[in-house]
This record gives sequence, structure tokens and C-alpha cells, in this order.
Amino acid sequence: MDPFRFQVEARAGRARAGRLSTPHGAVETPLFMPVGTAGSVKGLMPKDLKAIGSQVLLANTYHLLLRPGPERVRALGGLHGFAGWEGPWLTDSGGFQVMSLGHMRRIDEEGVIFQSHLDGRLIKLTPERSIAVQEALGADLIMAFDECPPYPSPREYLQASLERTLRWLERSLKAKTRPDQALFGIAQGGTEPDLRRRSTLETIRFDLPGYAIGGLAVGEPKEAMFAMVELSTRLLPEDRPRYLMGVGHPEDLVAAMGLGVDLFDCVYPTRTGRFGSALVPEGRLNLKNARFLEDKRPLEEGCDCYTCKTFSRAYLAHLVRAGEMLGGILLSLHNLRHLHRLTEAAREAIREGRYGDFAREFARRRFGQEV
Ligand code: PRF
Ligand code: ZN
Repeated sequence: MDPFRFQVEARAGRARAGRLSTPHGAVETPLFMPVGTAGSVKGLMPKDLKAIGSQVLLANTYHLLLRPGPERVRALGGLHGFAGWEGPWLTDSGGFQVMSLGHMRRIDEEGVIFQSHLDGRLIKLTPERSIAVQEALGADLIMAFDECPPYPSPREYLQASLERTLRWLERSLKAKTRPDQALFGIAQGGTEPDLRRRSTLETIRFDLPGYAIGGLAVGEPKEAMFAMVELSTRLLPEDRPRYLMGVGHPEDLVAAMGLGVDLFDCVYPTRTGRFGSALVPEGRLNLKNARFLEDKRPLEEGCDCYTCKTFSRAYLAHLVRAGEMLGGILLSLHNLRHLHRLTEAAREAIREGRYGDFAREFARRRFGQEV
């Protein structure tokens, strides 16, 4: 049996509800995957993540390569043994983090050379090295080594870059040795429709267990991003999971799930939580606002998370003002539960053939005005 079997179990319009098997358990899609950059979802324990419905955690090759190093993680049982999360892991390949965090020195056909943001040492990352590191880390789902060009980039650069990313995909695949890991390809092409199309079609030719839509949510207008998501999900095979990288705003999830995206990740819920904001159906509450200081209500009426069942907005606003770390922890917990509940409700709506109603009701609560 294929350890990475993906089955679409229900459809509503273009939205899909499915099930993806991995060697560490099956997960239900559409799914939001919390980001655990350095092998930890900031502030949250694995048992708490399990309790709120997290199913896959994402870690970064870039960070774990720099510290503690892939060989140490391997020796300590891989991510599953080392980090206390025995469900499925996904690792990103590193290229994107090099661009956003490292001090990029050179990018050429071979790979990228960058300076560590920790101690300044020069490090080379190639498709072969990225796969070797991801094999040592031992995630269930691993990503091909790609380049995510900044927005905006000249068309000529996008074209050269997507072609190089295709050659890197071929090298990533050749370098892979473990049968218990699934390698996802990543389509690029920026927001140029013909380049996006080329990149997607060429990536599909590799017949991979899953495909990511990369290179988006990097500062382009939302219309341009969704035009690319729409194009991509029309081209990608129906029977493989589709992963929109780095997208995690609730309204973007609802739109992208409607277009047939299955997997998402983003630092947004945890980062905005650490900065003192809570996701609610109407949008976002900034707990630094004085209006919450005497507000006895929970963050979100009807939320089943520990934060909402136990604490008032007033207490959380106090924690945030006092700079108490518990504030960021409780807000991160709620924000992740909020996104998990959103994808759970979407799955249920898809199974019941009413995703359109679900999206309309979401938009009404989110954007509706009293008139
Ligand atoms: N490539 C990789 N990781 C990513 C992206 C990408 O294009 C994005 C794009 N938003 C987020 N994370 N490898
Ligand atoms: Zn809550």
C-alpha cells in the first residue's frame, strides 16, 4: 500500500475534502499546518496542539541546519523522537528562508551560498544538501529545493528562476533515498500567468505525491495571488494534494479552499498572537486596545479553546500590557484553534455539499455591516 495515499472523499464545486496518509498517521484536508520553525511551535506544547486539532507540524531545514544541526536531530530520533510530536511533520526545503532571513551571498546553478543569521558563517545549500538534511530530520513530507523570487521581479528573472527551480526539482528527486518520505514539487512563476502555467505543467510531469503553489503571498496584490491560485488548481492533478505555501489569513483560506487548495501553513496565527492579537469571526482584536481592559467576555463567544473557556479579554489584555509570556501563549493557542475550527467547518460543509453557503456565511460575519 502506498504510505502516502491521498483520497478526495467529497467535493463541493471545486472545494475538496480528502484524506492524506503518512507513516505517522492519516490527516484530513483541507488542513492548516502550524509552523514550528525550529522544531517548536512557539509557546505551545505538542499535547496542547493535539488537543486543538493540529495534525501536521511544519519545521524549517534552514533553522535546523544551522542549529542544532541535522546529524544531531537524526541521532536523537529525527523530528518525531526529538521534538515530542509523533504525528506527521513537514519540512520546508530552506531556499525560501535563506531569502527572507539569511544574508544571501550568491545564487547560481549549483545552489545558494548564504551567511548564517546566527553566527555569520558561510553555508551552502544545494538541492542535494537540502534533501540530505531533510532525510536526517526525518519529516514525512519534504519539499523540493526551490527559489522563491521576491515581488516584484523582472519577467526575465522569473523565467530563468523557474527553469532553474525545475532543474533543482530533478536534482532533489535524484538525491532522495528514503521511501518513507514524500517529496512535494513546488511551482513558481510569480504572477505572470504564462510562466505560472509553464512552471506548473513542467512540475506535474514529475508525477509527484503532492504539489505546492510557491512564490505567492510575497507582497503581490491579492487579485494577482488568487488569479495564480485559480490557474494552478485548474492545472494540478485532481488526485494529489495541493499546498499553498505561506498563506494563513482566514479570508484567504476560505477563498483558496473554494478553489481546491488542500494544505496551508503560515506563521500568522502564532506571530499575531505573540504580538497581542486574537482572530475572531469578525476579524482581529488588538488586545492592547484600552477598550478590553474591563471586558469580561471571552475572546470569541462559543470558542471551545482553553483560553476562551478560562480567561476574559480583560485578563488577556492585562497579560499583553504587562508583557507576560502567558499572553502570547494563550493568544497563539486560541488563534490556532480558530483556524483549525475554520478548516474543520469547511470540511464538514464540503462533505454536505454546501461550501458556497459556508463561504457566504463566513463573508457575512467577516465583512457584513449593520445598516
Ligand atoms: N517556497 C518554499 N517555501 C515557501 C514559499 C516558496 O515559494 C513560500 C511562498 N509564500 C512560503 N514558503 N520553499
Ligand atoms: Zn478560543
